[in-house]
Amino acid sequence: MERTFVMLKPDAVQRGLIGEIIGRFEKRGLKIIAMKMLHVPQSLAEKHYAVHKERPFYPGLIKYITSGPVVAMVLEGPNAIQAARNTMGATNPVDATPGTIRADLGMEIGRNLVHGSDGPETAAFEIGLWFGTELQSWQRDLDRWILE
Ligand code: IDP
Ligand code: MG
Repeated sequence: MERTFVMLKPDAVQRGLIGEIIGRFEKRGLKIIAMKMLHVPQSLAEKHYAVHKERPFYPGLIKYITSGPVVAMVLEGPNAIQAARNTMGATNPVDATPGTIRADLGMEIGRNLVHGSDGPETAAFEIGLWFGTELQSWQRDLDRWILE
């Protein structure tokens, strides 16, 4: 079982797409084990996107992510990291496969609606950064119909 960090960015919240986007992860079978809405403090945004510090888009990215509330969550499931990334689609919505969140709901890379951890180390770092270590999973009675 794997865990991943997913965040609905400020454009997703402002556009009223929280339910639509969470529903896609939820219906697929990824289990929500933690979730909160918050205004991202500058310091948290900088830590979260520290790997992109030297990139030309970094200032705009920090401004975007701190521009309004986000919804942060931890999703659990087999291969949750890859499953969530595939449900999101490619970073640039114009390159994303139809059927993915970014392709179906987005137009530009700078407003791509959603974040998902890109690997096991990143997921551990991001879950710790946003939620700490005290996360508890839960028994989903439907699991035997979703997971073999
Ligand atoms: P990812 O979110 O698919 O993992 P990353 O390459 O890690 O993509 O980039 C992090 C975020 O930075 C993207 O989701 C997007 O919001 C933003 N970003 C990346 N490249 C650009 C760009 O060229 N222009 C504007 N924003 C960008
Ligand atoms: Mg990334």
